[in-house]
Amino acid sequence: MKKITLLEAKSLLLKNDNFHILTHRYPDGDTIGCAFALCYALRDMGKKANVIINGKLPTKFSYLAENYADQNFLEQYVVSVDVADVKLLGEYKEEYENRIDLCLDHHASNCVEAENVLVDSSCAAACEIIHELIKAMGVEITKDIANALYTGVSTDTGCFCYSNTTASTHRIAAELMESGCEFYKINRINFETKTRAKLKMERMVYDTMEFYCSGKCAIIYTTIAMQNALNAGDDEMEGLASIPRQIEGVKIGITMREKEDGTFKVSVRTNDGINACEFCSRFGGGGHVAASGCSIKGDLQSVKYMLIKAAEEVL
Ligand SMILES: [Mn+2]
Repeated sequence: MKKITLLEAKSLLLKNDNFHILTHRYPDGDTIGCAFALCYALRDMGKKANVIINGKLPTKFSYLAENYADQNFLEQYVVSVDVADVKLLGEYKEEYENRIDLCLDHHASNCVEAENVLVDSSCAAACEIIHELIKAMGVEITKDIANALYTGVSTDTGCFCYSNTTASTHRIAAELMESGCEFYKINRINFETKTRAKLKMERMVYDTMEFYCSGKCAIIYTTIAMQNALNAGDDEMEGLASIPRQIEGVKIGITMREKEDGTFKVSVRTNDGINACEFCSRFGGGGHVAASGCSIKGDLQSVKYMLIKAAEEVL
């Protein structure tokens, strides 16, 4: 494993061809945005590249794939984007975990053992790194590329609200607007629109909310039974994690989502400088200072108990 600079990453992308670009499971706007932006940029240079979607592309991001079709080639160079840990490759873990040539990421907790690694945790979104790379490669930021990058920057900063947002984030967003990105459409899709199924799911989730540590910790959960009752898919489950942190006085907001494999996918969002990444690392997870995740095996009550215990220790 070699830690490399942005310019070295640029050289590697220019030198190689026939790319597979890997995204993380439960793909979000950042990993998807990075992958399509990089893919379009490489193709604009006459190279062959495919995006490997981990699971299925969430329907709300379908606008990013309007001008995309898989190309036919034998892959020679594997790039991962916004993937902090090979565990997050999900169904593609076995196929790719020892074959990543270039890892591009912004998670401080990144532990991918790739041939070359570029991690810049000062970036709010991995799309900020991809933006710099594409500019360094000398590729024009087309509307398709701008839409993909804006999607990542906007979603990873909660529409430029979270504490990870920097002046540089805004400058990049401004450049993307100058390149013709459809910021209004993208933000409306990601922040101002919910399906009725999602509304029903939120209503159910609000009823599960419990408070601990004198109101400084709030926990919500979803079970497979709840999901089945509402016929809710991944699109409906997305964004629930932001709910507990919105309550006044809450410093640690925890969302537990029961998975088919007997584990709970846990999302932790924090306020006031409480380190969510440190919290999740206790359970083998990681992420960012204010937004992290982990997976814990067990039933609802025992997993919840472990999380409350951890919250009590931190607060
Ligand atoms: Mn990200």
